[in-house]
Amino acid sequence: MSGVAGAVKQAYTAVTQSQKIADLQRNTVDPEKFAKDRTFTTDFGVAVSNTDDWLKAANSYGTGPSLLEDHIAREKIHRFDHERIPERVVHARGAAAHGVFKVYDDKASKYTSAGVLTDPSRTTPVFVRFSTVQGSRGSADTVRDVRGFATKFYTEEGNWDIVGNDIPIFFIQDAIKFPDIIHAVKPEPKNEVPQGQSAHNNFWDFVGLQPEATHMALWVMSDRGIPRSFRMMQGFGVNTYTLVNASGERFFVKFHWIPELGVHSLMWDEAMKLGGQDPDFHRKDLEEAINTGAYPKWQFGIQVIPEADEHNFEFDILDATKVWPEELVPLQVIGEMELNRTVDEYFPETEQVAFCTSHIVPGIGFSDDPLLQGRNFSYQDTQITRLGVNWEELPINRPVCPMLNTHRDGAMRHRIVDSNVNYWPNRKEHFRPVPVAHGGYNEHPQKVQGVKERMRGKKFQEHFNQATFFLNSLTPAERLHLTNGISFELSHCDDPVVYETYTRLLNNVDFDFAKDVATIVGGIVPKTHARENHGKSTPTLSQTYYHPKVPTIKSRRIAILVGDGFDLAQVQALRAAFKAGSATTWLIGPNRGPVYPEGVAQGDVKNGVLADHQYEGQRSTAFDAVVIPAGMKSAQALARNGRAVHWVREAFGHCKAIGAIGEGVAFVREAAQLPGVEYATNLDSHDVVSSYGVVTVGKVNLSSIAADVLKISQSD
Ligand code: HDE
Repeated sequence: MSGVAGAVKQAYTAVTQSQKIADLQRNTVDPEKFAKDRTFTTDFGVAVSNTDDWLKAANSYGTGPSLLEDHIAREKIHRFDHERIPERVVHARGAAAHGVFKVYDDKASKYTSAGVLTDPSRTTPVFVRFSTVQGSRGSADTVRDVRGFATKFYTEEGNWDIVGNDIPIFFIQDAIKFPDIIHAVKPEPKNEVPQGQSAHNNFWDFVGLQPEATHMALWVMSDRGIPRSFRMMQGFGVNTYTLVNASGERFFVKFHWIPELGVHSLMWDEAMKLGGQDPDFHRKDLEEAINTGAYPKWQFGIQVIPEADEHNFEFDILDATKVWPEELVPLQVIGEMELNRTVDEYFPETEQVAFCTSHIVPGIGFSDDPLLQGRNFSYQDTQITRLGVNWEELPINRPVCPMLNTHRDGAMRHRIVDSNVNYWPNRKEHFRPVPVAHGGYNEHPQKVQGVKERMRGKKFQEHFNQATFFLNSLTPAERLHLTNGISFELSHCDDPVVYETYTRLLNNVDFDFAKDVATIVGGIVPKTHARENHGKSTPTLSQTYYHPKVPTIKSRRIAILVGDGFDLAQVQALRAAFKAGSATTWLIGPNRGPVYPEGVAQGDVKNGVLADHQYEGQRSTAFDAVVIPAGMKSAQALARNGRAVHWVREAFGHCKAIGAIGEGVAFVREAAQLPGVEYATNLDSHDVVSSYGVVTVGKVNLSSIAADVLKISQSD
């Protein structure tokens, strides 16, 4: 980390209270501080004596009709009846957190006059909401889907929103197709099936007939569609925006977020199981990381193209189904973001936050990207259905800078403007438009001339080059996952027309890939190439490219699996070592009660250790690694327990790190029988044997265990 970045890091630790948090606290009620006597009241403030029994015309048995005159009961029921608002038409399920954004220096002032991107002395508060796209509010977190990554920057010049995704491109090129792609991917109209899935006829029917969706469909079917954590995803603005510098020069720009922890995904089997075992896996993961101080971080990068170079690429830089290869347009990292505070209440913050692509600040502008142009209309419009016309006044949405204009009235208006004029011009000038020189938003002068027609640009007609580029850039493991992911989905389509059309289309991406998928799903296996593979690739599209330079276990969840008779000193040393690396540990025993270390009698509750969870209650899927410490009796008890054996076998199947010490090694070797793995065999030896992610050792030095754990966790 550069010196400047180091200084940024230090600044963060002081920021738990940003300007936006202070603003929100004007509306936050802390019951302990708010009402000294904690009086329960009606909405109009009158103390309530009974909130349990509806007023009744009671007979001698204590029963009788409930009276409509009970205004307290009526208020309670009325309020409840109207608690729901329409969920987002897409991205309904989400989780959010507060944080801060800083730039390292003023290097971006070459491109933009925006203070948020050029002034290193600023700490800009942010609110970030992550989401899935297809499912309803109550759907599972780990479904295969695109993830939303929407950031609201509360800047000194007003709110700036980057309403992005974890994938750099999109399914369609023109906003007018959005209702079609969303109708196709959402549950089918006849039976409202499936939920949180794209594995159905209508989705594959649409994308098979709309070749511009091919590139994006491959990304979603790859590991990118099943992230391990919101904290381990890249983020992309996707659309092409513009930057304008102080001299009035204009540049095209794409925005990028790069996670500190690297880009990691679940295995598909794991994602499906987690969907049932813990549907809230991702939102809990975000909360857990922040609560344990492992604050999620991203670097912020820009790709910039001078206005004059707009047409110098073989693809159209305004086409949102294309990436800008980093070999052609390098990524410039200019800042970073840290999320350091969970929400106090879900509904007023995460649910009521309203992002708009049209929220931009001076120095940032739009382009003619036809997807962006439509989005700029859609977001403002949808908030009116969701939240009502005064949605910008809600605490989470209002800017931290002063906001004043002639907009008035409408349902649920909160502000009271003490001025008799609500029009411009007016004799009092309580508020007036500000010249550009003093900070007024400047529309960059752009020469526009054209023929009014419904059309697509010439370069927009090419749909397969970059899909092939993406496929070529994957590692063999990533490619295998993609083949399996797309095959899983296509084999859930029961209309042959659908999977036959799609497998035929895949031949335009790559002949061998199309053959593999078509063979698995019973589609059209091509006999000849539809198009030659151009052979181009880049390391930057594989998620392995983003693994941290120094591997880290920060925020990783590690299960320590024990039975009675485990080695307590070893477990304590392991826990301390993992904690020092900012990982969390969970002791998993036969019951969520005391588990008895070696030398402690069964039932000696005082000397037992409380297990955090039990084998049945938590599965290997929720953890990144599992360790089995020494202890003969413990190892034997684990070997006798089918669920414990399954724990280790399942973790191995999902390519997780597995550690075992002393007798724990025997358990893993004999009971779990992991195929192809080599083990440490000498219980008196300190030699570490590492094979297929299984790390075993006969003996450990408790005093050096922290250094050993670090060494092992930093090796590949
Ligand atoms: Fe959205 N999108 N979108 N979208 N989108 C919405 O706005 C829309 C697109 C994205 O956490 C809606 O407030 C159109 C691309 C995110 O609150 C709606 C088009 C990208 C979120 C809408 C697109 C996105 C939304 C629904 C095609 C990645 C969740 C609720 C032109 C760059 C934000 C809402 C949050 C939400 C419209 C395409 C990302 C209806 C018309 C491309 C992350 O306005």
